[in-house]
Amino acid sequence: MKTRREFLASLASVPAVGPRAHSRDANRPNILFLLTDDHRWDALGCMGNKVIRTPHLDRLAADGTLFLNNFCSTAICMASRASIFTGLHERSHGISRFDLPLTPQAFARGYPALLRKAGYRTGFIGKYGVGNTMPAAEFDYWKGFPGQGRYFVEHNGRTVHLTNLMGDQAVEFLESGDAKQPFCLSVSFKAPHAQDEDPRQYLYDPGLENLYQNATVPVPKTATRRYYEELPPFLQNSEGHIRWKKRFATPEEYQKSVKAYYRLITGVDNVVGRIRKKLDEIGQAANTVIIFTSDNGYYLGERWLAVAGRQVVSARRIGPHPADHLRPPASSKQARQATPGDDAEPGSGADNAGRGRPEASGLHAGTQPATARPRRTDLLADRILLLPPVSTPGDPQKRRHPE
Ligand SMILES: [Ca+2]
Repeated sequence: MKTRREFLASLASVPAVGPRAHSRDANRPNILFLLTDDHRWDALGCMGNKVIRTPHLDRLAADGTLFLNNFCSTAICMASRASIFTGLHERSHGISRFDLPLTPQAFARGYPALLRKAGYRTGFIGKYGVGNTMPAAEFDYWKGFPGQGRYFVEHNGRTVHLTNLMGDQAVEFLESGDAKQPFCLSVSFKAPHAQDEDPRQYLYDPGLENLYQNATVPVPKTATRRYYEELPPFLQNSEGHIRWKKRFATPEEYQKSVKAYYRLITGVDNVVGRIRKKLDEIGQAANTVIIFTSDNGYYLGERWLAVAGRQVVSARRIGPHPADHLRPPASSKQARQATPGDDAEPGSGADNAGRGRPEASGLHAGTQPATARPRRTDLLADRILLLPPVSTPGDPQKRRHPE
C-alpha cells in the first residue's frame, strides 16, 4: 500500500532532465483532479440517489474505484483545499482563514509544484480557494480565480455559466499540450456551492431548467424541529441555521433549492463527460488517472442546517494507478444501500461491517470518554466568518510554522 506522499515521490523520482525534456512513460500517468465544492456524498447517482442525474460520474465510478471511506478533516473550503494541496491537516498547514495563502515553502511541497518539478505540465482552472494571492506563475496553464467567483461571467462578449466556461478551458488545456509530456490538470469547480450574496443561492445553467421539474426530492428524516432542538445552542444559532432559513425553511423552498443544487451538479457532470470525450480524442484516456472528489460535505436541511459539513463524495480513478489494491470497487448493490436524504455518514449504509464509520475508526468524538474531549462551544466556520480581514496574512502562518 502506498501513501499519497509515496505515490507523489514515485512520480517525482523518475529521472527528468528538465521541465522540457519528457518522454511518454506509463509510470508517469497524466493526472486529472476534479474538485467540486460543497458536494455532499449522496448527490450522485452511483451513491444511490434516485433523483439526481450524473451519468458521466456514475460511469467514472463504474470504470474505476469508488472510495466509500473518504473524509474531510476540516469541513470548510480553504482549510480542506490547503489539505488537498499539501497533504497536511489544518493544524499543520495553518490555513484557518480565507485570506491566508500557503507560504512559498508550503506550496513547494504541494502536489502541483512537485509534479511540475518532476516534468509535468500543470494546469489549474477555477476556484483556487486558498488566500487572495494567486500562484499563476507556478502553473503552466492558469485559469484560476480568488474568492468564491460568480456563476455568470462575461466571456468574449457574452454571458456564460462558469461551469461551462471551465469545461471549455479544460478542453483547451488538453488540446494544447505536448503529447510526450505528462500533465496534471486541476479543475476546481465552484459548483454546487451557493452564491451566498444572491437570493437565488444556487444559480444553475438555464439550459438545465427542465431537469427535475416533476421529481420530488425526499426530505431528510432529521429535517425537523425535534432534531434541531436537540442541537446545543451554539449550533442552533450557527451560520448553518441562518443559511437554512434562506434555503430550506419551507417544503417549497426545500424542493426548489435542492433541485437547483442538483442542476449545478449535473452541470459538472456534463463537463466531466466533455473532458473524458476529449481524453479519448487525444489518445490519453488509457494513461490518465482521474480523481473526483469534493472539498467537504453539506447539510441539505438535516437538523435545520445548511452549511459545509461532513465529507462527501468519493475519489475515483480510471487508468493505471499504483493504489489499485487499496480497496475493491464498490458494487452497485453496496452503493444502493446508502439512502439519500438520510443524515448518515458515507459508508454507514454501504459498508455493513462498519469499516467506513468514523465511530469504527475512532474518529468520532462520541467514541471517546466524555472527559477526554470537552464539548465545543463554537464552530470554526462561525469564527472565521466573524473575524475581520488581516492586513498581514503571512503572520499567523509564520507563528504556526516557525521554521
Ligand atoms: Ca466547500
